Amino acid sequence: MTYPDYIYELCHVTYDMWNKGWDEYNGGNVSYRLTKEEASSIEADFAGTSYTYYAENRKEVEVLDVPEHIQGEYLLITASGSHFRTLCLQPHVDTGIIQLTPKGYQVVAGFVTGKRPTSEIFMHVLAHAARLKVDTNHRVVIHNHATNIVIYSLLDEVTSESLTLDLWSVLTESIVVFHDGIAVLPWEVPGTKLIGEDTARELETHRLVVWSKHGVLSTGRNYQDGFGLIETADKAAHIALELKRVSGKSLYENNVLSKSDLKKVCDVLGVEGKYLNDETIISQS
Ligand code: 2HA
Ligand code: ZN
Repeated sequence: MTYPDYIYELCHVTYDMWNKGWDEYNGGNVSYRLTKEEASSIEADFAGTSYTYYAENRKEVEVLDVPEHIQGEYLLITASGSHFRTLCLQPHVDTGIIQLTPKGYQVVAGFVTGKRPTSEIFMHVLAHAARLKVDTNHRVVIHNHATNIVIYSLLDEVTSESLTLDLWSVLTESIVVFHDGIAVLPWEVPGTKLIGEDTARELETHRLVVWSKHGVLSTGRNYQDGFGLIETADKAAHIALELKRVSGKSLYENNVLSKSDLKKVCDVLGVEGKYLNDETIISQS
């Protein structure tokens, strides 16, 4: 029994995130937008696997007004109540493929015990819609509770500007990996349409969004892109926290990268770094 690659890759990424401590119990959710080719061979690809393919009588589950340009797209999505520690053992139970309709979705395969897509379905649908507008190769949306980023948002009130500059200034690779910066949303109730809409708005200009006092969300062209963005931001948050703890000083009293250092990296990359044109010293925190 073999699965299509996008199932194996989802198994790997969910297990790796659990292993990192980012997805305790039923925390986190992931979705992947199938290519046209993958979508055209779902029935054949899952024949003989533990997934059920629902050929007929698919009911439309009404959830939200799905933006027109993503109606008809197929998403592999994790289930509400799935545990990333064990998802690999039963992907047919903990994931399913849905096709987006004008008002929601139809289940095409998987969810064999009747589980439903993640409680963050609003965000996943709206996030795919937002990123597809800026990148036709966009495919993956990942949400988890990356520990150091959560700690960071609990210590101080962070903003998109303050968090982006903090994380860029402690790890040279940060600005290379997320030169578009990190958007920060204030704390909001999870699983709501509002958090989905607010996230989607930020995704028009960022690939990475922090949900203060909750977690982080990344998007990318493949699972590795999405995982790597969070891995890099979480590593930088860890360094910043340790730097403050070890030195006993505020971040910018340490020997961190300056705005002019960061601009030099942007010049090499040929990108315009956000927030770097103001010459004032980076805000103290
Ligand atoms: O999947 O992480 O935000 C559970 C959550 C909700
Ligand atoms: Zn969450």
